[in-house]
Amino acid sequence: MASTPQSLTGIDLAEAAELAAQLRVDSVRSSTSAGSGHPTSSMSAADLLAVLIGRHLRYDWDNPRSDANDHLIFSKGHASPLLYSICKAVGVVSDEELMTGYRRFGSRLEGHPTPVLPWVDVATGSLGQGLPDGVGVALAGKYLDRLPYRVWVLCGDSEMAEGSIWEAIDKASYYQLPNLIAIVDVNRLGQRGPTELQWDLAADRLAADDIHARVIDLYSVKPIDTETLVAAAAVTNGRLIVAEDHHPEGGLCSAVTDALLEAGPQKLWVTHLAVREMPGSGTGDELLAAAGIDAQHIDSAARDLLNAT
Ligand SMILES: Cc1ncc(C[n+]2csc(CCOP(=O)(O)OP(=O)(O)O)c2C)c(N)n1
Repeated sequence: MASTPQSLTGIDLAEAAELAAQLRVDSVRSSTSAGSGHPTSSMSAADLLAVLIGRHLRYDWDNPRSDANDHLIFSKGHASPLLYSICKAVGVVSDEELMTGYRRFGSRLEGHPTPVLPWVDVATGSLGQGLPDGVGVALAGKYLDRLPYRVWVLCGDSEMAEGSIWEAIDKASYYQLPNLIAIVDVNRLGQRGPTELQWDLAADRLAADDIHARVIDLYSVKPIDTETLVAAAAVTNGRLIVAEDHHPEGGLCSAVTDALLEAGPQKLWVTHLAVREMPGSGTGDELLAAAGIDAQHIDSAARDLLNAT
């Protein structure tokens, strides 16, 4: 078996971006060759996984049973093209196997990952399963094996609605598992449409009134894409809304304003929408409305900002 290319450990962010591009290409190539699969779900997580495997994951791909290895679980198992493209990138699966094996009967590159592959701990694909499995592995790491490995679990944002995910989070908190890291790929879409995050819907409503907002998804390999922010702030004359679906503390608002003040307009009008009260219970829409971060609140904040002088 080929060994892990040296270039995939400790890579810099430019190399990670290049690797992510290759993972996207291979995800599309393999699923196109099979005529089925989930290429887009794979592409949205490519940056995250490129940074993870190139900079953080401690893993000897030639020795998957090593006690020292971290664990990588694709809870959104339908993104299997991404996992298999990673296996190609680290040199343990050939391009030929990827292109002729993915989703073919009898092949080990099944539509959803299974432990028939030595780099896969648990079978996933039924959404909501991988994180609970990850909790189990992390419990073993902390209390049974007493080893310092970390457990990285990739989840989808729509998948987060599964009850089993919340039970897993509850147990991870109860048993205090700092060795468990859930990465949520917030690509805004589930199978049939947008998930609970509504910034795009607010922009549509504003556009209907001829108010043209720039929606910036801060998701990228670099934490802050200053160039894009500056370009958008120029169009909106320094008027800006930062909407965050969590407490304001430790969020992105100050990073965004710092980046803008350093590089862009020296005058900004900023509205920071975030969850400021303890959330209660209710539907997703009700909770967003109660926290003041739904489309309606973003819409009114944008209209108020237009009057700011
Ligand atoms: C329990 C379960 N229900 C439904 C499905 C079918 N399904 C496959 S992918 C998907 C959407 C997943 O959306 P998200 O979690 O946001 O991941 P994304 O593909 O957007 O990254 C659904 C509903 C499934 N695999 N498992």
